[in-house]
Amino acid sequence: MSDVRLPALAELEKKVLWLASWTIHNANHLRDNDDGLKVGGHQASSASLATILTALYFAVLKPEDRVAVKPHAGPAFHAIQYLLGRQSREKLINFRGYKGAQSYPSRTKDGEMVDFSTGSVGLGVAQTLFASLVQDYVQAHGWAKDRATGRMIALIGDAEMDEGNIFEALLEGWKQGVENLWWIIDYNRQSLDAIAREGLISRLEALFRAFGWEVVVLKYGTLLQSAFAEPGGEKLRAWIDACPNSLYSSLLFQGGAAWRKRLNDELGDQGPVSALIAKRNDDELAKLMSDLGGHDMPTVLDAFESRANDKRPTVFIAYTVKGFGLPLQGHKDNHAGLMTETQMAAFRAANGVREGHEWDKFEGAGLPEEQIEDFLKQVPFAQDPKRKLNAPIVPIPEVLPQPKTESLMSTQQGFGLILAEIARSGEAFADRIVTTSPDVTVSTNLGGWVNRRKLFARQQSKDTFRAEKIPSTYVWDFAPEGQHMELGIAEMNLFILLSALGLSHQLFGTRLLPVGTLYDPFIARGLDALNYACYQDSRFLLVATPSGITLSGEGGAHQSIGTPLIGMAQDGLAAFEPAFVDELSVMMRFAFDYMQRSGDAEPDARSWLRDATGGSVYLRLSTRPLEQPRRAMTPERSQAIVDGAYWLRAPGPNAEAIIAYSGAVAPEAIAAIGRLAEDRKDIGLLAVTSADRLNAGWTAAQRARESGLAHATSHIERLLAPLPRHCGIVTVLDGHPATLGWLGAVLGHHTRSLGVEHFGQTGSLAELYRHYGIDSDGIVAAVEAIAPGRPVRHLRSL
Ligand SMILES: Cc1ncc(C[n+]2csc(CCOP(=O)(O)OP(=O)(O)O)c2C)c(N)n1
Ligand SMILES: [Mg+2]
Repeated sequence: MSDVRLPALAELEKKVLWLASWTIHNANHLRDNDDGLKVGGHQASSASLATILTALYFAVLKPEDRVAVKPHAGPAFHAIQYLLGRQSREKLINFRGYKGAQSYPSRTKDGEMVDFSTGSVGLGVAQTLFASLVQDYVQAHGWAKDRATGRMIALIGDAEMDEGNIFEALLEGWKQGVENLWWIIDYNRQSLDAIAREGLISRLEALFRAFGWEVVVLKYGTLLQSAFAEPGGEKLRAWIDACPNSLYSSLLFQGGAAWRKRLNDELGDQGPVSALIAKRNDDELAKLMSDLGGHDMPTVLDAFESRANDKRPTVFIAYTVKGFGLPLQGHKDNHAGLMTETQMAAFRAANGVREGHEWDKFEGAGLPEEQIEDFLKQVPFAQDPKRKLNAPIVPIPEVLPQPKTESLMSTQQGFGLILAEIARSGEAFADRIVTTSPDVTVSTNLGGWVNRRKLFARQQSKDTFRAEKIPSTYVWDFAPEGQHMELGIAEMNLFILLSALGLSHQLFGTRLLPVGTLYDPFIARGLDALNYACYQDSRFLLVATPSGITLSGEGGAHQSIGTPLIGMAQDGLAAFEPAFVDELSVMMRFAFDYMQRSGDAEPDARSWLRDATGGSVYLRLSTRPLEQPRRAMTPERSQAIVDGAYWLRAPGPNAEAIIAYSGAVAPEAIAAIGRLAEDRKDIGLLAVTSADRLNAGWTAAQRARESGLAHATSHIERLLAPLPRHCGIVTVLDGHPATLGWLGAVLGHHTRSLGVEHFGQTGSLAELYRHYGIDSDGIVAAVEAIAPGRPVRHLRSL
């Protein structure tokens, strides 16, 4: 019996293809400086997925499902949202324009219709896998009980499968027993530059099967299948199966006459199969040969519906045609192809669209408008338009539970102790913390937390070493109530999991407070995924430790240099570098609060600090034990730590120099101050806790003044205001000197910036600090050079 949905779906598919093509064509004409190469990619890729997207959104998806659409299918996605009444005509007209519909679907810019942003290929794919694990986590903890379990779905370009992060995620998903996940590969055998290598599909099939996935291949549509059943059909199938990808693509581009010639050359005079070809005219033959599984609605629906009631992860490999139904279909250069005016006119005519009626939703439809409207009203996906959920704020105590600290401690140690204390405290917010780490749980001091709060797994399992009564400091019990998600060593996975955890309130209606740890230098390994997480406005605390050449014995490969600059430059991420554990506690408290603030408001142009909008936080920590100050944490100091700096020693009125330091080099800066005190007047010591926020506030205040708010003043401007004009500034940190180098520009003080510019090496701490000139001798020498005066008595000859 034929499917009653098919007539409406056929009309909608036609509209999706038309609207997507028109959106692109129109945008390209609106903006003469647009990059035709990229816009073209949208056209062909959207056509390639038009059938599958139509089937998903208008028949298969449920409101609780979440989807990552491959970047270049953006226009087809927008067309669907438009047909569903969730995207405006103005935004489509303004596609790729200022505040128009985004080239690549974006959660933050397009709004709640987009579940996962895409753009950097591969990341959206992995995000669906980790989002599914987060959904499991939320359910296992008994939250969001009234929410139906959704399926996480990624639409993937076949060339996108070259991205390694997908395979890292696949492996992790297998370990964690991922469920409710569909990956749909748009197997159009074309990338941006090339045609897919022969045999790719069998490799992919074998790979997914090896990881326990169900594999569904959509190769032939209904037309081809019935042709195969005709006399000679088997020969045609054998020919297609043996046909190289590039030849098939080129014939798809050339059309019916070329198909006939080629097929006759290779299958002519062979009895029934030749007759099978001969009885079709050129158009029929072209239609038959392009009837691949991914463009045949009944095949697509069958495939999806056959997997509807099974939780096992499934990959659908759908044979498609890049540019399907457009004059550029199949051409290897079509990623850069745009339809010409003439081609567009023909396409318009074929779609029955009158000039001036291009945006009319049902223009040219072969069914009465009301019938399509009625169909749209009852599609399962349309039943609940709310996609961006919310969850109440989890209150954070004014002061985090304080661990017993020793006089000598590192920030990394302090981090572990604070978290362990939070675990012990029984405070309600502790239950919402979820930690994760790519195989560096113990070495980033998360062990104490894990001992108390266990590892997460859907199934309970005891630590074998404990069961065997073998002494060990760490208890690795897995439980559904566990609060640590242990990952294999793949920093990409860490950031993508953090990205999914940090969107849990919006995706699953449950607020989580995610904390991820890794070694600071390996931020670079997952940097694009970190950027992607921030771009989606995901919320988490990233704790990167150890860092810098302070990790002296480890050598260049393990010592980070540029990460403080990453912290400053990364939008959506507030970066801190504490020296002392009491500062760290203030920063962590701030982070748990800041990550929950609403992201709806535009950043405040006056303060620029996105304090009202919130964001994620990055803490750069160290394993170097430092003498801890004995002091009370006043609200003023606490605020200054959050704002980015405070005077550890206030400069006098005639200060000749100040030293501004960040992080683990505090003892060197303090020692230098001690040695300089007698020979330089009124010297001050500035503790910079966040170069990032300090700099952002300064930039914002300048911008505010330029726009007429004459009294706008930033934290750093207030701090430096008392310094005399001739006062020199020496900055120092275990990281790139540019991090603090800008301080001199704030009020025009002569500045010398110390730090690390070249790969580190092994050695003792003293040797390395000396080598890079960030020891107290180096600091004193810099002060002497910048604030000339009588020789500093304690300065050894260098
Ligand atoms: C990380 C990353 N590298 C490069 C690109 C540029 N790029 C966009 S799409 C694409 C390949 C497209 O091929 P495929 O995934 O098969 O999709 P199709 O074009 O067939 O629709 C490339 C290289 C990108 N968007 N992201
Ligand atoms: Mg492709």
